[in-house]
Amino acid sequence: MDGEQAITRLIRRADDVRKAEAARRDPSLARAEAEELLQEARERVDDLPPGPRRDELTAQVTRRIGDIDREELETMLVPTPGVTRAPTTVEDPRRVPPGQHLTPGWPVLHVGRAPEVADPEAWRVVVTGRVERRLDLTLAELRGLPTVTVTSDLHCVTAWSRLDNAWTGVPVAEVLDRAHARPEASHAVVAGHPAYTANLDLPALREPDVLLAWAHDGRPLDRAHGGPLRLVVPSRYGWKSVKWVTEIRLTDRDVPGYWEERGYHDVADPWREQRFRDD
Ligand SMILES: Nc1nc2c(c(=O)[nH]1)N[C@H]1C(S)=C(S)[C@@H](COP(=O)(O)O)O[C@H]1N2
Ligand SMILES: [Mo]
Repeated sequence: MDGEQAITRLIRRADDVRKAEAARRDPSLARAEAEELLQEARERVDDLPPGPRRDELTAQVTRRIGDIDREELETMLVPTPGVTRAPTTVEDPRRVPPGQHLTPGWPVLHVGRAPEVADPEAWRVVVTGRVERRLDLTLAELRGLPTVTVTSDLHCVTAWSRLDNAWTGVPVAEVLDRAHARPEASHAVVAGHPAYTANLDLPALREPDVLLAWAHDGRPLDRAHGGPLRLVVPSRYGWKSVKWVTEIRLTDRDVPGYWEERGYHDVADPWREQRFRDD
């Protein structure tokens, strides 16, 4: 059987599994089964010669995996207490990047567990690596730096987007100005609790809407969403917005972070759909 036929068969089987889902006792099991078939299809698609047919099959597989991820996430939706916002129903292509859908709530997404924080004001972030001056700042000290509120959108690679988040915090550029990047500093690895990292190039990190944020929509940031302190990088998929941020380490080369090591895209621009490496 030729490669394309095998792929369309895998896709059809995945669709069948999903259709039978309603009758099943455990829909998440059916989703896992379908996702496995689709992952196999994806691997085979990668082996096809480049061209419109491969692009078309890639799109078919990606769309289905996105649907499954979204359904999984819907089972995890956590409303933010006290925050009421008008539900956005229109998917404006100028606001919502390709392949993304608006989420009515605000999913909580992270690997591992949120940290226990006895004294939020004592939360520390260090700026290390290729800097002239190493910084060690508590949240209380960060509040003393120029503070801004910037409204921006959060786009998770699992295909949900949450628009109009009013983040309050200090621009990372303000912090870096105080640490003085050395001439050879080109990138940063940002670390967060418990052992999470994400890499960014320095120009991206210095954009004016990139913040170390402690408040969201006028309220202290929920612990689940990265409180007391998280990074916010609106121009990149959400995995670069490190929650419970502990360190910004400047490097003289690009060092992949947690998800980048696992096949996710180095840059991660949602407008260019840079979800996975080589996309
Ligand atoms: N420390 C830490 N930060 C993290 C993550 C994580 O696993 N650990 N996940 C990232 C991902 S994939 C996304 S989409 C956002 C989600 O933020 P939210 O939980 O506030 O919606 O956090 C990012 N920051
Ligand atoms: Mo994400």
